[in-house]
Amino acid sequence: SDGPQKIAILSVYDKTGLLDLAKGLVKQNIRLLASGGTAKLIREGGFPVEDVSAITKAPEMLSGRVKTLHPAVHAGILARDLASDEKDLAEQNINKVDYVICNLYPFKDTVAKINVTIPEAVEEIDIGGVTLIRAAAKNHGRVTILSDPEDYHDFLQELEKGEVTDKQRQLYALKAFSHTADYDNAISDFFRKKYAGDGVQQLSLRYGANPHQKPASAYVTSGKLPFKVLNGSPGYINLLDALNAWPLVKELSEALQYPAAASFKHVSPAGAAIGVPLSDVEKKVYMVEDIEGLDNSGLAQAYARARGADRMSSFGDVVALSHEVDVPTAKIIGKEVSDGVIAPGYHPDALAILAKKKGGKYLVLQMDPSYTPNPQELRTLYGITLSQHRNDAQISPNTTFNTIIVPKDSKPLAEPALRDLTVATIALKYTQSNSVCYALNGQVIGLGAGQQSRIHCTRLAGDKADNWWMRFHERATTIKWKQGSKRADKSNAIDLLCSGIVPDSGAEREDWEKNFAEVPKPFTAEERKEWLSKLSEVAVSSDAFFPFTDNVYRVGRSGVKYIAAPTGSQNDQACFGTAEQLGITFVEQHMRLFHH
Ligand code: 93A
Repeated sequence: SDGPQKIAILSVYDKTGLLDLAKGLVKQNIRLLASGGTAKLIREGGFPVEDVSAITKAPEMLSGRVKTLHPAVHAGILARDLASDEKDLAEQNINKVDYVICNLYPFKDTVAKINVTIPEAVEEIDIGGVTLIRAAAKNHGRVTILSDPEDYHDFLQELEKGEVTDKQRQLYALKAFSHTADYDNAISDFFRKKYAGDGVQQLSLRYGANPHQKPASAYVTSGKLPFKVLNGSPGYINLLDALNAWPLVKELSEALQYPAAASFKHVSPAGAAIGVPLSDVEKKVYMVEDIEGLDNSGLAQAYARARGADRMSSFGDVVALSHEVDVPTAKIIGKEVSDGVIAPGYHPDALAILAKKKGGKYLVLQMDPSYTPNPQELRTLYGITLSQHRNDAQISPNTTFNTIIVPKDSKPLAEPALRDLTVATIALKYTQSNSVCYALNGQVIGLGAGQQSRIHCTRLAGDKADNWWMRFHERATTIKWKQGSKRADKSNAIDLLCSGIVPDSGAEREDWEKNFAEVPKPFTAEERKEWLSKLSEVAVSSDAFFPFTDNVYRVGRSGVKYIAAPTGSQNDQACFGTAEQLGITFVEQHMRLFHH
C-alpha cells in the first residue's frame, strides 16, 4: 500500500492468540515492535519483530518497570495528522504508530489470592501498559487499540478488507477506556482496604443481607464515609435502614421545624414522627410514662411517637433522630429491643446509656448532618449497574398540598392537616413501594409497605391505624399485667386484643391469658366498631394514584379526613366523587414517590 510502512506496538501479558495476530499483521506488511516477553514469543513463533528498544534506544529497565515508557513510543502513538505534530516527530526522528495491542498485568487475579502482600500487589500495577492503552484510545481518531484478545480475529478480517473503520476504532477505544477504568478501580479498591483504615472511606461488614453472603462492605470512592461508628459494628441491613431513615428525619425536621424520629425495620419505617407533646394517655400507650425529662425533649417525644405507632413492627428497629441525642431519648431506646441508632450527635451521658445496650454491641452511628449525597445514584443488580437521579424532590407543608380537588369550595388546609400530610408523605418517600400511610398528631399511625396491590397497602395500613386507635381504648390502657411482664410480651398481648383476634379457647388463648393478673375481656365486633367510629381527622398519603374507589372507601372507615395522592388513574373522577361523598378532602400531590 501507499505511504510509510505501518507500525504496531505489541505488549501483552495475556499472550492468547498472539501468534495468529502477529502472522496477520506481518501478512499486511506491518512493522512489529514489542516489549521483551511479547517480542520473544513472536520471534520464537518465526515472525519478524523488533524490540521496542530498537526505537527507544533505551533498554528495558528496573526489572521491567520501564519497558515502553518513552517519548519515541508515546509521541508515535499520540501524534495527530497535523502539520505541527508531523514537524515535532520529524525533528525527533519518530515514526507514527498505527496499532497498539496491549493487555495488562493481572492485578485482580493477584490480589484475589489469599495473603497477598502489598509489595506483591504493587508489582502487578501496570504503568506502561495503561499508558499505551490510554494514549492509543485517546488518539482513536487515527490509532487502533486492541485490549482484548477476543477482538484479534475480527480486527484481522477488517485489515484484510482494507482498513479498520472509524466506527470500529471507536468501539475498541471505548473498550480500552472501560478496561483501564476497571483496572484502576481494582487498584483503588485494594488500597482502600489496606490504607484507608476501617470506617474512614470504607467499612467491612459482618456479612450482606444473610450470613452466607460474604464478604460485604460499604464504601465511598472519594472523600470519607459521612458517618462514624461510635459503638457496635453495622450489618448490611442496618445500613440500608440507617441510610433511608436518616434522610427521612432530616427532611421531616426541616419541613416542619420540629425534632423528628423514625423507627425502621426491613428498609421501611414502622413509625416516623415529629416531637409533638404527648398527652398522659399517649405516654401510657407508648410505654414512656416513666421517662424523666420527656416533656422537655422534643426529640424524645418524636421517638416515643415513632416507636409507639406500631410496637410490633418496631421490635428490633434501627432508629434515626434528627438532632443530638439527649438522655430522655436514650432512656426510651434503652428500654426497647432495638438494633441501632443514627443521629448527628450524642450527649455523652446519652451515648453511655446506648453503648451499654445489647451487651455493649448496640450500633451507634454518628451522621454528618451537612453531608449531601451525589445526585446520581448507582446500584448493581444481577451484575447490571442501574443509575438514576436521586429522589431529591422536596415535600413541604407550604407547597405540596395546595391543589385541593374536592370539595371544590375548600379553604386551604389547616396546620394540623398540612403537618400530618407532610409526615405521611415524607415517610412514604422512604418506604418500599407500594405504600400508603395514615398519620395523625404529627406521627405515622399506620403504614403499609411493599404490597404489590395498592388496596392491600391501604387495608394493611388502615388495619394498623385501627389497631393503633384500639390501644387507646380504656380496656387496653388499664390492663392489669402479671408481675414481671416484659415490654415485648405486653405489646404482643395488646396486639392480639386490639386486633380483635383473641381465640375463644385452646392453647393460644391460655398462653395469652398468662400475661395478665386480670384477663381483659376481648372486644366484641360492636365494641370495636363503636370505638373506631371515634377516630377522626386522620390524614392519608399514597405513593401513587388510587386505581379504584375501594381505596377511598377503605380509608374512610379509619377516620380519614384528608387524602394526598397523585392523580392520573382512569378512575380519578370516581375516586374524587367518593371522597366528596365521604366528607374527605382530596389533595393532588403531584409527585409519584415509588421507592425501592
Ligand atoms: O512495568 S510496566 O508498567 N512498565 C512498562 O513500561 C510497561 N510497558 C508495557 N509494564 C509495562 N508493560 C506491560 O508489560 C504490558 O501492559 C503487558 O502486560 C506486559 C508485557 O510484558 P512482556 O512483553 O515483557 O511480556
